[in-house]
Amino acid sequence: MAGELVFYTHPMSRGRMVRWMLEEVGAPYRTELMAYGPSMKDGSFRAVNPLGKVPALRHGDATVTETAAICAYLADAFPEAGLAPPPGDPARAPYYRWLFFCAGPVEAAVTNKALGVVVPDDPRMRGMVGYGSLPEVLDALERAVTGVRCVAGDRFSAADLYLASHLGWGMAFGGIEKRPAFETYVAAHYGRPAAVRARAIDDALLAEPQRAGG
Ligand SMILES: N[C@@H](CCC(=O)N[C@@H](CS)C(=O)NCC(=O)O)C(=O)O
Repeated sequence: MAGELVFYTHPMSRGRMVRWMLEEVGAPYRTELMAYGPSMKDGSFRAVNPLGKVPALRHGDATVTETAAICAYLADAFPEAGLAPPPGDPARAPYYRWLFFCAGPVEAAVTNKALGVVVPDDPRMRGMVGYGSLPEVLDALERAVTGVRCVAGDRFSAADLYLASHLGWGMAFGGIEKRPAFETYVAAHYGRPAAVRARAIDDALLAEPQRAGG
């Protein structure tokens, strides 16, 4: 699909994951820096993301929001970058599995921990909670990344980018406890040239005085 790539972000946001993905893809893109606060919630940006949140991506006439969806979209829109197992490849199953596991259970469990939300110790209520419990989520992730470099086949994919980002971010800010398997897995991917470039771009943007307050 042809069309300009426009990336809406803030350098201290989940947009850092999308920037890494864009750098992996290697296609030219234009960054629209958004400030936190009223301008992110105004009508013109809500036309891009109804929640008034970053990141968001426009590609020609197409608009994508939700970090995991943006990563999956880019992998499919630029197949030559080799960032997703092709349809029909058995590795597509773990690719979807870990992308969605991370966007759903991991996000919810880590956010609830940060907010101090405690799920009552009642099997009926626990059964309603999609992630079960944070320890179960982390144990599942630990099993998924132990002894492997990549979670979907033997090639780096958008699922690794998204999962490594969550683990790295979570361990850095305390939402996810440090476990050796997580650290090994994250280190294997954080050194990729595209990841290093993406961090350098966002760190430089963050260092600009007008963005220090978000
Ligand atoms: N589920 C969304 C979450 C997006 C989100 O919460 N973004 C935060 C920054 S990481 C944001 O824009 N917060 C500002 C606000 O909601 O006003 C995703 O995965 O992209």
